[in-house]
Parts: sequence; C-alpha cells; structure tokens
Amino acid sequence: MDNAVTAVHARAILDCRGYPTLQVEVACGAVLGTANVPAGRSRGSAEAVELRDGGARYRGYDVRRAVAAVNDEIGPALTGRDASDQRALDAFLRELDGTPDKSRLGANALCGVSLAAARAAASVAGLPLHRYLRPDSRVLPVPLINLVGGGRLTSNDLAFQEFIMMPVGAPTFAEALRMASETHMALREIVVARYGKLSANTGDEGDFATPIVDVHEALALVHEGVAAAGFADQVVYGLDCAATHLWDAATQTYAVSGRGYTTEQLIELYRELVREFDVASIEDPLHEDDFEGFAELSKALPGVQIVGDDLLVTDPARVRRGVEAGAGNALLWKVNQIGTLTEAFEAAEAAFRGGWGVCVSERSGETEDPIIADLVVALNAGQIKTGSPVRGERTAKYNRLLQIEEWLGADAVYPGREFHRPLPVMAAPGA
Ligand code: 2PG
Ligand code: MG
Repeated sequence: MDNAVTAVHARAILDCRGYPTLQVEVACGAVLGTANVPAGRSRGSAEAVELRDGGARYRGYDVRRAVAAVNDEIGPALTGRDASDQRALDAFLRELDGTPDKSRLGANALCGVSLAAARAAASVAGLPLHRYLRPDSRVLPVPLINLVGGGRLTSNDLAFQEFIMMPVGAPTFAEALRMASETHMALREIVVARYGKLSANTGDEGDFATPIVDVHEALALVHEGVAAAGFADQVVYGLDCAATHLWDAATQTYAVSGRGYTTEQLIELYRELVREFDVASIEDPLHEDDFEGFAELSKALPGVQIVGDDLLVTDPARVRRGVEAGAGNALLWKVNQIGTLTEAFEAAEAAFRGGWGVCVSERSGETEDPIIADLVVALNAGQIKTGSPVRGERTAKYNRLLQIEEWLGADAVYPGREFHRPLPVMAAPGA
C-alpha cells in the first residue's frame, strides 16, 4: 500500500512570536507530508488542550512533552496505517489519546499528525492538498484583513481585538489582496502623521497597534485608510471583539473604551457601529458562554454576519448547539481548536447544514506553513482571516492563495459580497 504510514517524526520549531511549537512529518515510503502547528493567545476556554511543559525552558512554553508524544507513542502506533483514510486515522488518534479534551497527548501533537498525514496522502496522490481533499473545490476566499488591533494581541489600550477591512468589491482574490496591501500602505502614512512614528508599530498579525482607546476612532481610522487608498465603495468592515477577554463575571459587564457596558449596552454599541460604518461581520461580540446573547444580537442586527470563535471553538457539538439556538450565523474555523482535521470538517459541515457561513482562520501565533490556504479552498468556505498582508507567516497564506487562484484559472470563483452565502454541504475528508 503506497499510502501506508512508514514513519512519523516531530520536532520543536519557533512560531512567529518566537514561542516553540511542533513541526510534524508523516512519511509514506519516500513521500513526506509536513505540517506546522499554530498557537492561539486569545483562546476560548473550551478549546482542546495544547500541551506545554511548564518549568523554566522557554518560560514554560516548551513543547518537549508533545514532541515526545508524537515520536514515542503516536508514531509507532500509526505505522502501517492508511494515511489516505483520514477519518479512521483521526478516530485512531482520538482513541489513543483517550481524553475528551485531548489533554493526554496534546491537541498540538494530534493536530500536527492529522495535518501532516493529509499532506502525505495528497502527495502520494500527486495532488495539491485542496484538490486532494475536494476535487471540485474552486471558491477563493474574501480576506478579512485585520488592519488595526487591540486586546490581547497588541500592547495598546484598545478593547476590541481586530478592526477589519473586507474587499468585497474586488473581482478576484488577487485584486482583493492588492486593495489590502495598498490600504495597509496608506494607513501607515495616516497613522504616522496623526499619532507619531512609534505608533506604526504592529501587533501579532501585522495590524497597527495605534494608541487608540475609542472603538469608533479605530473603525474610522480603518475607513480613512481604505478611502485614502481609493476603495471606499468596494469595502465593508468587520470586527473581532474577542469579548470573552473583556467580560467581568463579578460585575456582569464588559470593559470597552474605558467604561463598563452591560450586555444590552454593548448590543446598543454594535447597533451604533453598524449604523455609522458599513460593518458586515462581527466575531465574538459577547463572551464565550453567552449563547442566548449571541441569539439576541443576531436578531437585533439582521444582515450582519455574527461569528462564533471562542463560543464554538470548531467543536461540532458546540456548532450544532449554536445553530439550534440561533446563536450567530457563522463559524470561525481553526483546526487546532479541536485537534483533528476530520472533526474540524464535521464542524464546518454542521455550520453549512444550518445555513451558516464558515470563515477559516489563522491563529495569532502562526508559522510559515500556508496550509489554511488549501483548507479554505477545499471547504469552498469563501472567507479567510489571516491578518494584515505583511509579515512572512501571513503572506505565506496569501501567496499560496494567489498560486491556487492562478492554477484554477477561469474556474476560480471570488464570492465578493456573497461571502456569507450558505455553501454546499461538504463531506469530511476520506468520506
Ligand atoms: C482570534 C485569533 C486569531 P488567537 O481570536 O480570532 O485572529 O486569535 O489565535 O490568539 O486565538
Ligand atoms: Mg477571534
């Protein structure tokens, strides 16, 4: 069998923040599939457990235990298994781990093996990964470009984590990316002129970490950059509020722009921002356990995409609960939140079946691995969030999408303003 796993190996490498993470290789004979594991910082508490060592090395962030889990336990157990049967392989990984949250072997260990196996199987088949996973995939994503940042991913006092432009008026992905790049350039000039040279420092995703406190001012700044670049009528806006990290359970309020907001007041603030700016997508507007609040907000803002990240953590069960409760209308999709490719595809399928959108996402701690570019095309998801169009770990994804778009040629579809249109239900890989 050409697809039989013959060896599995993991090593520690560095992510874009300089923290250790895993690189995993799965070999099927002479063919090698490699994948790097990303890491979040602004995480949901229901995410699968990422194994870190504690102790002194790398200030506790070392991943020697997860590396050993792959090299000493997962690798030998996987040898001889079929890398092209992703479902069976992922089910085996889950059984081997044996815990509901993947805390024994580590979701980082499992995720690296799951993704590297898919890559190995695609290489054996002689296909690019997106084609291997879905032969009919052809939808390029609208990029959700994080231009101004706050929250946990920067060092300023802005509450919401990401202020996003969405180049929905572009005819192709390549043109959307040009618009994003030219806007980033224009915005830098505005930021330097208004807030001073040091203010052009960037956050973890290449977004500007300007010393802004007021969320209106941050959205206005993004809009100003877009307008200065000449794209005002071709762009809509998005937010990732990451509200879990603004929530104070004791006072039942959110800390935004220097004051406390009740849930009702925060919903009113979103209404205001949607009225004032062309906001088309809001991620994690409320904290990670507030399914009812998400449902209320979705009713209050018809036509706006309400995305669950920390709320749903790419967990099929939580996505189904969200769909039933009407708690939003889109899933933020991150494989390492759940740990295996099969479960992540199941989560996307549950979202699609519910008529929801799916936005494929990077983590703030990324590497140069562009795998999510192939995965977003494989899902026909139509949306990707992978930071500003700068820094190698972000441009790796954008550049891979340029390559795929060119390969697809006339078959490529850029969904533009239809980014949230419910798409055909996708079968999980290996189905
Ligand atoms: C988010 C992400 C990525 P992290 O909240 O959506 O933008 O952050 O990877 O730190 O969870
Ligand atoms: Mg988020």
